[in-house]
Amino acid sequence: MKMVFRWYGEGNDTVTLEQIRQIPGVSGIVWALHDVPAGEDWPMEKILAVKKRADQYGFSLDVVESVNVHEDIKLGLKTRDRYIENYKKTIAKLAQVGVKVICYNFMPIFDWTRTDMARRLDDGSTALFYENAKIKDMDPMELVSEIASNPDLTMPGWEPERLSRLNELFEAYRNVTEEDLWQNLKYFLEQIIPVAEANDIKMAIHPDDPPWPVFGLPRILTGQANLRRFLKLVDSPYNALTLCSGSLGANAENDVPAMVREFVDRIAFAHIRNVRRFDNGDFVETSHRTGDGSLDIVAIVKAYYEGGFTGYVRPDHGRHIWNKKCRPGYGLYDRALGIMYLWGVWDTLESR
Ligand code: DNO
Ligand code: MN
Repeated sequence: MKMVFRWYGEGNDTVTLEQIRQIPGVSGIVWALHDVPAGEDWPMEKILAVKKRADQYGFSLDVVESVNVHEDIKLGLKTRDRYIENYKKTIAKLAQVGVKVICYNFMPIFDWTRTDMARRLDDGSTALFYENAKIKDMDPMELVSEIASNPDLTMPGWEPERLSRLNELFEAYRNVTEEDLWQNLKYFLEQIIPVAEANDIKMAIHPDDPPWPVFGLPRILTGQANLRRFLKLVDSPYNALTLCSGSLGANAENDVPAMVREFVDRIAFAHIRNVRRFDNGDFVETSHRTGDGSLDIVAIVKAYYEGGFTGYVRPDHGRHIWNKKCRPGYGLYDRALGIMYLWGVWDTLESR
């Protein structure tokens, strides 16, 4: 496995490249141009500026997370073709700096959803938390205004331009069914995958987080059967997965090691983290350690190892520990600890 670490870019992250370089075994950064709105093509000079910084530290730029998909594509509107053309242009530009994997998602309106960015755990650390009952009763506007009112809480994927059009977007999705979403995803893939192939870049879709509908919006990348269906929409090695253990594992019915075993040849990018599930449907993010959460991280890493996985891995989110201020889920320390846990399991398997 090739270990990589998400970095939000100069002036946009509390973690520095100097620090990342000191985490054992990290070969590259997972990056994006976070200031380019979904649907626009990425300016080459901005791409090259990130490359210049990464080169100074010997980091690869192989994995981009994310090139976001414009809502018109997910909605299947006529205007989608323009945004798909821009997406193709971005793929070709990213190939020029050696990108091998593009992570993206197909969740309507919202990316990952939580109700509390700093839930206190027993050990005094804080972590991202999802409260089922709260989401059920919540007006999505409430969640958005909570996020907007606290600039420290900006969540990646919740781009301001998306949130400012919230009412309009909800209206647009009113009659969009899961089957419509599947059709719109297929249309997108049929256009994009040949371009990805020509540029030797794997398109790796991230599952829905959490893996069930929120605020009445359809969600389709939720479990093993649906991921199987997804891979057949366009049956190419370039139509691949970002298998996120923590997203899928929030649903107790999802057997993550079994998914790794089934899909390993089509997983381009692994997100590995643990979650603790509660009987009422709530869940909280925990350390990577198997005993700390509901997921058997050792079994997950073993499934990758035994499947001969050679793709990219990143510790996904981490708790906020040692009193360091950071982006929710994206501090330095717990993700670095996670990496050491993952290497510990991997190296042990390798040395047997
Ligand atoms: C959160 C991330 C997601 C992910 C996107 C992929 O930390 O896992 O925001 O980047 O869903 O497009
Ligand atoms: Mn993830």
